[in-house]
Amino acid sequence: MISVSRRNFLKTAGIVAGSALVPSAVPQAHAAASQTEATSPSSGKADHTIRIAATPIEIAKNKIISVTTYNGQFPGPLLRFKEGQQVVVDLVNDTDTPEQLHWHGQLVPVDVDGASEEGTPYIPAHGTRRISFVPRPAGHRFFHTHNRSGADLSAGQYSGQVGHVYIEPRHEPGNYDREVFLVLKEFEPSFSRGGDMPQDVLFPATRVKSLEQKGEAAMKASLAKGMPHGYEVGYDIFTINGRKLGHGEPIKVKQGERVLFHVLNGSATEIRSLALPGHTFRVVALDGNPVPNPATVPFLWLGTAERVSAIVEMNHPGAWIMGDTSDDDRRHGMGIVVEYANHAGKAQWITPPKFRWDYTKFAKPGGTASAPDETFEMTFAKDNAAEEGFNRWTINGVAYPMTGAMAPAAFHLHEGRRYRVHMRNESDDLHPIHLHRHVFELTNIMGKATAGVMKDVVMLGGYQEVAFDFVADNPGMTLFHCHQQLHMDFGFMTLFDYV
Ligand SMILES: [Cu+2]
Repeated sequence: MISVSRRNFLKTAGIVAGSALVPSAVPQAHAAASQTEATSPSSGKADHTIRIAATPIEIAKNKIISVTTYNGQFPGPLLRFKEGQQVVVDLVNDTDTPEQLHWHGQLVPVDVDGASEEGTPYIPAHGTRRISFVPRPAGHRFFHTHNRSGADLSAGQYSGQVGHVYIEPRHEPGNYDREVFLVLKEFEPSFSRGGDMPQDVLFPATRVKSLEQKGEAAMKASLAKGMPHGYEVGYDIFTINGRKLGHGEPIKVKQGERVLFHVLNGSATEIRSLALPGHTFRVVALDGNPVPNPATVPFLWLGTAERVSAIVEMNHPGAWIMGDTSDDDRRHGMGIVVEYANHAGKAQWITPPKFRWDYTKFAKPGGTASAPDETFEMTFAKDNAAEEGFNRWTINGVAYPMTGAMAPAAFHLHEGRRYRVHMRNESDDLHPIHLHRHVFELTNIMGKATAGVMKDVVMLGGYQEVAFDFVADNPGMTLFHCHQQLHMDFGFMTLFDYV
């Protein structure tokens, strides 16, 4: 595929999708149209239509809020694709604002990806865009807006624009009885000074001394000048699948059932946890990618935009609250009831023991990643309250332009080469770091080498360092950013290009 141009690749993909090798599903008109113009087949009906509009949603009994959603619902429609089988999607924007719809975790071209920084065209206000692409790779992906919010807490990921994508693999590993999709999401955001981000998320709990000294010195100097702490965002309402705890349908299970949960953190800014009292989670995939070493954990931690697929064996009959381990957030709605047959009644919560998330638990035991062809060093820093009261974020001293316009790429890739990104966090905040249009392999967590865990978002702890590797196998502008909306909007982005 290396020598094939993108246009030719899309042609080939279109032919495969329409050929007799793949039964039914893709109407000939789409495949034919895609051979002439990959991203705007002009005739025929789309496989899916996603309508972006402000709509009322009921998140609790007698509690209706108005947010921008996909198809008038929250979460948006679950889109099931087949790996490698082309789809045509109409994106309809009924709002007054041009929109970007990002296919998170998919290896799609720039004109489909949904990021203006890369050059994806906007879906015009009160307009439509037809796109077509070949879904890949298999697994749990999702789609969400890629608009920036800045100080507008109704825009971007603060809205209700989140939906699951499940790309069915050619061979489904079927050792479970059924699937349940969950999205964790807060509503009614407001600004505050200083946040309450959980501090006990990641393993190991250690810090890199030199990073801590620099970060603490910068913060001290800023506060000494009389600066307040930069703005953070808090929420009034917490939901799972768009309903506050106790206000939605319970998940009804039978004893002995093996339920595969696909959990998505759809938050704009928050780290989330998820526990089910009396049960454990066997993690089989991270960000939709099967892990080399499925392992059992007492509960889950997910950074913004992370996904975990985990099997729970229903072997503890009762009515339980599956919820966030933060008492405050759970009491404000971050939970859902799991109810065994013949065990209706008041759902119970039991506080789990402390547990830190260790990505290396799911790695190849004793595995070593291939050596990279080149390593990029990145240091992330915070200028406290420097941007009209918001923290300004920099990568190697540079903040991405606040306008969100396309900027020159800071890092350059050669197709086919393997790159390592060594990230050092000079701030005390946790950052869920995301790379567009590529899948990366975790290769080092706080000095410990690791291999085999494939992801598209990784949590980088305060004053910590992490490395991931990726192969440059999808030419075009590629956005790299922190997925925390307040961070990405205020500088925490950069671009890779192919040279
Ligand atoms: Cu961040």
